Amino acid sequence: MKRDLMEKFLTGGKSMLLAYDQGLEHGPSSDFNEKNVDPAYIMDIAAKGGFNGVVFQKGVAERFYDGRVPLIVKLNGKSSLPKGEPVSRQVCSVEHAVALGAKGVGYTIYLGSEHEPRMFREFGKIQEEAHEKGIPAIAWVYPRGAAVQNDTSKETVAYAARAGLELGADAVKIKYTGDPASFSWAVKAAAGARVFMSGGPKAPTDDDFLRQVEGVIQAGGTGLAVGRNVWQNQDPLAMAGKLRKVIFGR
Ligand code: FBP
Repeated sequence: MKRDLMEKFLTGGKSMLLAYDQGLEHGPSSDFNEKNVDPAYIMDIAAKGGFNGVVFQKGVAERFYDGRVPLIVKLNGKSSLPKGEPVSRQVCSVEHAVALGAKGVGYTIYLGSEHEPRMFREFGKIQEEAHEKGIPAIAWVYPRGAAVQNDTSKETVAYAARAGLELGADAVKIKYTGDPASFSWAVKAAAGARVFMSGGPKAPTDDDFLRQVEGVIQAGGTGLAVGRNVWQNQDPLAMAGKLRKVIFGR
C-alpha cells in the first residue's frame, strides 16, 4: 500500500494550501497590488491564516520562506508571454527544493498540449526523486491547448485527475467542474491521489467561492490550493477563517 506522503499537509484528512507563483505565471501587473506584490505579506497570511502549506517558486522561497508553515516549491513555471501550445519546463531541482526546506514539490502538466510528453517525462523523474527523499510530488494538471475543448467539463477534469494518478502524483490540483456530483467523478478517477481544487480568478463574492469549496468537500476532495481568492481579498485572514470553517468544520 502506498504511503500517504501528503500527511504533513493535512489537518484531520483535509487541507488548505496557499499558492503564490502567479508573479511568474501571470506577471505582477495582472494579479498584484501594492500589498500582495510583497511575498512577506503572503508568508504572513499563510502563517496567520492557518494554511497547511505555502507554494513558492525557488526565488521567492530563497528570500522569503521563514519556516512558519510547510513549504512546497514549484519546480516548473512559465510566463504568460509566449503564445501557442503551452509548455512549462523544470526550473528547480528536487534537491535544491529540499535544501530550501521543502516538504513537497509541485509541477504543472498541461494535459493535451502538443508538448505533453516532455512534461510527463520531467514529472516522472521528479516524482521518483521526490519519493527517494520522502516528500510528495503534487501535480497541477491543467488540460490546455488546441486539443482541449472545455477544461472544466466532467470528462476533462476527471481525465486530469486520472492522469495525475497514473503518473504517480501524490496529489492533483485540478479545476472545479461546477457541481459536487460531477466533481466526485474526478475524485473517484484519482483513486486515492489526493484531490485539491485550483482557485482560479477571484470570484465576485466570498460566498460564490465558498460554495465551490463546499462542493469540493462534499465530493470527497481533500481541499484547495488557492491564491487570488485569498490574497486579493480585502481581508485575507477573514477569508482564510471562512475557508477553514468549510474545509475543517471549525
Ligand atoms: P489561483 O488560486 O490564484 O488560481 O492559483 C492557483 C494556480 O494554480 C497557481 O498556482 C498558478 O499560478 C495559477 O493558478 C495558474 O493559473 P492559470 O494557468 O490558470 O492562469
